[in-house]
Amino acid sequence: MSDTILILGACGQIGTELTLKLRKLYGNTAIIASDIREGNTELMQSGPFEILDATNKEKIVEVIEKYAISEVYLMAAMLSVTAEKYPQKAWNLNINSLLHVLDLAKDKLIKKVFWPSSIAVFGTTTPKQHTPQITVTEPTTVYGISKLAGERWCAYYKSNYGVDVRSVRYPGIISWKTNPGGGTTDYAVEIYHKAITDKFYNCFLTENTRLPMMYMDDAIRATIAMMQATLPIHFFSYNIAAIDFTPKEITAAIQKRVPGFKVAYSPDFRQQIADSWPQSIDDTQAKKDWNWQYEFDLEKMTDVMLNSLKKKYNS
Ligand code: AKB
Repeated sequence: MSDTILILGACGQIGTELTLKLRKLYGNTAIIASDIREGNTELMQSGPFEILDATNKEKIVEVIEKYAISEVYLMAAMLSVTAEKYPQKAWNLNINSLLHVLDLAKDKLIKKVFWPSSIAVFGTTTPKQHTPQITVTEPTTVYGISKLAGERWCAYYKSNYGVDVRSVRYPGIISWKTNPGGGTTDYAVEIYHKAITDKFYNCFLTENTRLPMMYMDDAIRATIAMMQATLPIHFFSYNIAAIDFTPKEITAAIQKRVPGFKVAYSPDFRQQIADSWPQSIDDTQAKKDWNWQYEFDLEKMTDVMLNSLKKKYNS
């Protein structure tokens, strides 16, 4: 591959692992990482890095010209919990960064764009189980509103200007390398850390709150598969599913491996966000169009999470 790729928001939870994976696939110098602050040592030392604010169009253009970028993965975003605290900032980051990148693709400065959407586009009026690809989308959160608007902008730029933009709706993403920040599904990462460090976790959701989730490796595979797909892209954005579980079920999976681990429940304002989202997702369309299939179930993910975090804390 001779294309050079720019990752905006490369130091976040997904951006970090996406950058490392793309560097493995296409070579370190072909993947330019960027963010408003530096990332972890592995990311910083494995290839080029630029300090870059995703809302600054002029600076994005400078970096695109400097490295002759042809593809952009726009991973910078404010997630559900933080966006409720800073609605204007969230809208500015989540939407203006997207409009900048779509404009650059429209003006032929870049050829292809990846932009992640989320299960947050769904709301309380959406069917909760096996939520279909096309259904009611009436999000009640600032984050969900920005993701739904983003999906519509992507569809608009594709149909009116022929922009090649691709997207999937991420569920909660679970990983051990980089912590998530500001999300409602973050409890499912924190719980693994606390199982190892404290053998106790105080969960901010009720024990029976079921949400769609996915292990990081599956999310990265879905992202890259979507960008590599040669079939026409029909949907903005594709539902992708893996596992769904409740705090009680993930606790039981951890307790099998960490005897004596205890969880208390103190639901807070984040419960309302979780209650507005689906419990499970129907990804038939992604399976049909680009052969999407997840690999990590709750047991396999719990093994990897606990083993990797134990090593991390011991070193
Ligand atoms: C969040 O919890 O805000 C995100 C998401 C589901 O998009 N992880």
